[in-house]
Amino acid sequence: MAAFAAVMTGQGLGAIATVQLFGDSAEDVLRRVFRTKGGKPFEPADGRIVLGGIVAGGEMIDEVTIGCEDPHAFAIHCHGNPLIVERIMEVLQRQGAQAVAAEQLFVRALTSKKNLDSIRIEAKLALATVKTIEGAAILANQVKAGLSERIRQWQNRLDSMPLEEVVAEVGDILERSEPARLIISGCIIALVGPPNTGKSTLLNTLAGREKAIVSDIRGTTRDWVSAEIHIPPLAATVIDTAGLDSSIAASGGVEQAAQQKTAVMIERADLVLLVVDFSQPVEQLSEPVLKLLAGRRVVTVLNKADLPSRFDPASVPGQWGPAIQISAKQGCGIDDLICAIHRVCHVADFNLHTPVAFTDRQTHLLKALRHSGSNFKARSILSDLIESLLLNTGGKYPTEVS
Ligand SMILES: Nc1nc2c(ncn2[C@@H]2O[C@H](COP(=O)(O)OP(=O)(O)OP(=O)(O)O)[C@@H](O)[C@H]2O)c(=O)[nH]1
Ligand SMILES: [Mg+2]
Repeated sequence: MAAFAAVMTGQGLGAIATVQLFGDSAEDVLRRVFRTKGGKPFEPADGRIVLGGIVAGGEMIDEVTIGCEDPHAFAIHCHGNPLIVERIMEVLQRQGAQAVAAEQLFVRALTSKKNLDSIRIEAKLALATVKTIEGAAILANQVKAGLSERIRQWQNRLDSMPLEEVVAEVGDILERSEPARLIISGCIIALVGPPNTGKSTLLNTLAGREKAIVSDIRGTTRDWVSAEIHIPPLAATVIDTAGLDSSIAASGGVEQAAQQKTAVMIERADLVLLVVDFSQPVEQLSEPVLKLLAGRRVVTVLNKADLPSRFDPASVPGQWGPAIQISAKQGCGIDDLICAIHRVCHVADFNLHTPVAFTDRQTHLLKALRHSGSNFKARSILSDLIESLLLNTGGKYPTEVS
């Protein structure tokens, strides 16, 4: 017999907060602290909302409504003052409920439902933090059908279909999973390039406000500045970095630290926008700077296209992705740039109703399935995919499950 309590709403002031009580002794705990309005007996039934108060030692702590979700789950809606929320949590704990984080309680509640497999649980969990409405659609589809359904089909057909066909389908799913991850979890875009090319100006244009300092002095940006932007179906954190200048890379001090920070940001980014000055010759791109971009997903931004060009776009090697002319200052070419970002991230026209892997656990197991080599091994990985506990997965939500 156990009961768990968690604050489900964000910290800070709010009109209403929700404390969730869950577990096979949740009703007993609630009965000890809840009095209905008018003193009628508390008769919980699925879907019923009951008005009353949380009391301790004869003292009313707050007037609340109780949402009776099922025999083991109750939502206590109280006033949003953090002091009241804290007091209610204290009272519940005194009566035997164990305080847990909202996410932990969510996992416990979901895993107690018999008809949910691991993938469907992960989809419901990911829905709580998804960054875009398109990402929510992808996840909603995983709950209804998606990857979970596809795995069941493979399990049923494995004896009649060659393993290679399963492996080919797994390859397709893994390929689609990377753009899906960017849509679901958001992506990091780093603005990188030589000093004075207009990186900070571009950040401000994309953000629609003055986030970063702009000046014609080289090396204006030292520490990085970021802005959140929404370019459906992507939600992106755009990071403005210090201009890369190989002549100061080994100079020591603040400048060198800024250069190193930029290198770290390039590593971390899902996409690099290499911002160059279209009005300056190609020599602005030094070899050490370009080396940092090796293996990264890149779009080259030819900024200051409002000025006479001295930059030969043909000199941009293919590996630096498409080259897009813009004027960050005048706000021209931004739509083309966004289209290029979508293209390079493979999210343009992404089919939201397709099976994808959306946690590290699923990706890891699908990769293992590709190299399983035998039907026996493949079957074992398939059942792990839908049955293994989230606990030992290295998945995105490695929360304990009892
Ligand atoms: N003509 C023109 N000037 C621009 C454009 N974008 C930026 N500038 C100017 O170029 C200068 C440098 O702009 P910043 O945005 O500070 O450049 P940055 O790349 O962030 O520079 P660092 O932080 O020093 O690396 C400023 O004077 C900007 O007004 C553009 O599209 N056209
Ligand atoms: Mg700058």
